[in-house]
Amino acid sequence: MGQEKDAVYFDFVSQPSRAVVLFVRCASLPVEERPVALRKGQQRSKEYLSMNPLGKVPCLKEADGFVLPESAAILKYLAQKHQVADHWYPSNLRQRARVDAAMDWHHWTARRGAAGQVWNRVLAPMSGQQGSEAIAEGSVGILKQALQDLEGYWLASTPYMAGEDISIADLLVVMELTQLHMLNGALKGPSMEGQLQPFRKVQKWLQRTQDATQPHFSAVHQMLHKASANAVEWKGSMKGGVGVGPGDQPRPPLSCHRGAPQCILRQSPWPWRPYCWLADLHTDSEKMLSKGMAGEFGKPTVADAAEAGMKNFRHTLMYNSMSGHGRCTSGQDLEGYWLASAPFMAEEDISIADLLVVMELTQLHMLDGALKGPSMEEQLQPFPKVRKWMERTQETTEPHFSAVHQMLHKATANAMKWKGSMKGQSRL
Ligand SMILES: N[C@@H](CCC(=O)N[C@@H](CS)C(=O)NCC(=O)O)C(=O)O
Repeated sequence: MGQEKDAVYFDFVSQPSRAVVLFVRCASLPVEERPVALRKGQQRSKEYLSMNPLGKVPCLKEADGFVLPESAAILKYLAQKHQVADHWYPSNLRQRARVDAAMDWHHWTARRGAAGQVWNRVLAPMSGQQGSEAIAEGSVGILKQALQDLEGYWLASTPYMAGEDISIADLLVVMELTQLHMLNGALKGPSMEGQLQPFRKVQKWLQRTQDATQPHFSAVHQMLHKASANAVEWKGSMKGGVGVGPGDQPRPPLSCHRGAPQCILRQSPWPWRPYCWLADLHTDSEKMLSKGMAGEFGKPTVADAAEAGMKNFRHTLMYNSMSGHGRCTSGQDLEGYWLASAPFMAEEDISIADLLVVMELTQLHMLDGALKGPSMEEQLQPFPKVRKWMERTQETTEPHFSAVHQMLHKATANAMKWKGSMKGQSRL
């Protein structure tokens, strides 16, 4: 991984990676492209983790060692650093804020709705894992709402999400929709076309964004189209096979049909197999992160880019824990990366990123009212840095911290009362 040039690490099967590479190409940025094969678990290799302990793509590494994870942060940082054409990330404060808003909106709406379907209905069953039909179905609803928001709000009166011209927000969001091509390989559920059909403005915007970024748009989608063709082939091979409902048998991955030995590691030999979570590699990386190795690595130092990344991280935290797929390593990421060597997430002093992320953890107080599952204390117990950071953030922001949490504590007390009233009854 030795390098002298600025480089972006990516995999074309990753939506946020495609957005970053598309931007690099459209804006002709002097940034090298370095593929990381998720199918081979390269994001879990020692070498990659030593650069980006979060183990995700995309990731930017500059020649002087500065490392920045998180697609939204990378896009904003590159746009600012290279002074690209203003429309990508406008210098006008309000126009820029609208791009920021669209990028924040993306993760928890379009991304969650689309990826929840693609993972549970195509990628999980293809790689021999049990997809959750409940999550897939829920994701259809989430995507429908996202498409309604796109149609009726973001694109209501402008050709692009943040105004008259294309911005980095369009690149980020459009990639979540193009991944729906993978649904061609789904054994059930609505197709990409079926889901987009009621949304004329979204369809036109997709086409417009594609046209405005050619030939790069097609180039960065080549791998996805191959993957989609593979999924269709797999679907054909499964004809008459079982579904993905909770009571159904998990389908063997195609690798097993082909007698490939890798299937015992839940690794298919497919050239596109995204989201490869080999149990052994996963455990290794968790061990490394919990040993606090992250402290040695280049950490974002450009405050606003890092903060933008953290906002996205917050969504990742929710997304991973609630979409039912992906590694649920948010606690480890906080402990071993964001807080590895600094008292606050974006270095020495408190920033808006701390405020945003800490709130996701304080909501865990509500678990006092849960009839099952681990408590807040149990979940935070393995993460001393996270616990200290929460205290530090609270102390730094008192008396306002307590004031804004009053309602939450009341709600928690209510939840506990409810729990008491449920004693002896089965879980709702
Ligand atoms: N919030 C991150 C999400 C990055 C992400 O989830 N990347 C996925 C591919 S789409 C990944 O690298 N997965 C590999 C893994 O979890 O092992 C961003 O926007 O950059």
